Amino acid sequence: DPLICLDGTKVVNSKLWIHKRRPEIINLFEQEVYGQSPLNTGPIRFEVLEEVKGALGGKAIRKQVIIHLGKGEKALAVNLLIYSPQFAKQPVPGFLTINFQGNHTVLPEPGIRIPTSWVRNRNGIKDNRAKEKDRGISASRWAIDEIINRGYAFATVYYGDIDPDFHDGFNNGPHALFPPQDPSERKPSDWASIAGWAWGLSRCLDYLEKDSLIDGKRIAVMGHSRLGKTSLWAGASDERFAMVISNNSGCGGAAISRRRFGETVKKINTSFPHWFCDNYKKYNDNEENCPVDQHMLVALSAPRPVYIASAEEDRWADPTGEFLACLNAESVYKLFGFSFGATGKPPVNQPVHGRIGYHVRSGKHDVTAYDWEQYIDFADKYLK
Ligand code: GTR
Repeated sequence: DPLICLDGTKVVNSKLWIHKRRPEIINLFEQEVYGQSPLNTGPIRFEVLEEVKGALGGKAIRKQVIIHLGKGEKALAVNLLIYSPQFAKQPVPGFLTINFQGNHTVLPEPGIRIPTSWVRNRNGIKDNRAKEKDRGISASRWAIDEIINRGYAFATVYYGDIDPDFHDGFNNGPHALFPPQDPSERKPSDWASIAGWAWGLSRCLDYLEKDSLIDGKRIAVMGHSRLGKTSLWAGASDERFAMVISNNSGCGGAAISRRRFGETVKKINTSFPHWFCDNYKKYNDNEENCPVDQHMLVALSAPRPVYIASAEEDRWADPTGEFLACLNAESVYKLFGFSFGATGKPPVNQPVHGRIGYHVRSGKHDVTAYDWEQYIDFADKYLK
């Protein structure tokens, strides 16, 4: 029950939620699931490399910004790509997204910078280096045209620029910028990769807040799959995000772990030992003893609008578990006078847009135009 505190106090109003139970749940997710991120940014510098008018056939301004994090050998250069409506009269709301293969894959535009950081070997890549030929290959996942047409900015960051997605003992990425005093003494609650990517998204928001084209108070954070887990944790840990969207996030994202359906805690900790903090391994085949479950992660977005999307054939991510997380997060939204709007799992392709949004789309694990149609409609309702 998200509304019962560790000391047994029942949360009967939003004040108790905000001051007592929410911090308690955040702390439990930090200690037991994602690990504790640094409380400060460390050295940070924004370098605006370009601002090009007339992009996307004349309707958008394209910007590329490097967010320099840390100093010295292990410093990071995180590339943020932004499209913003060219003819907007005032700062616009926007979507901050995080992508899997590099900013150059979201659109086939020759000017988009190619990552120099690690990329996954797939699709003909064998040396972990991004390639020219991959420009635009993930374009179907990003409804950039529609986002601009509807009056929003689109920003995206490549997750490998923040933290390469392999287990190296936390010696690269943001972890290297905040090393433990004794490097052999990592704590079981120290942050891992999902927390690292989420922390990186907050640094992108640090920039967006300063960009005069964009209204930093109306930014939705969105990610898919492991990056949907990331967007949920980013939204939970950084309340500056005005809306939170998780696409097919599954285990360790929106799906209830105690169901042990599809991917389980043990499976995910075994395949991806670097995603969660070491304490999370205690819950392998032992979900019922974890002091949190993932509906509480969804509830941490309250009272902000949150959207959870499933896909019918994405059984590995447990669509029913993702729906149940929404249903069981609703009690927290109710403290603020908001509701979800569904009492049972809606049929395929019939979205519910309460303060919590949910749909199960037909098809596979992916991000599609249909998903974006829902997110933009949802944003029209709450961010416009
Ligand atoms: C899978 C993993 C999922 C999901 C997915 C992805 O291998 O089991 O939890 O994160 O990868 O991110 O594409």
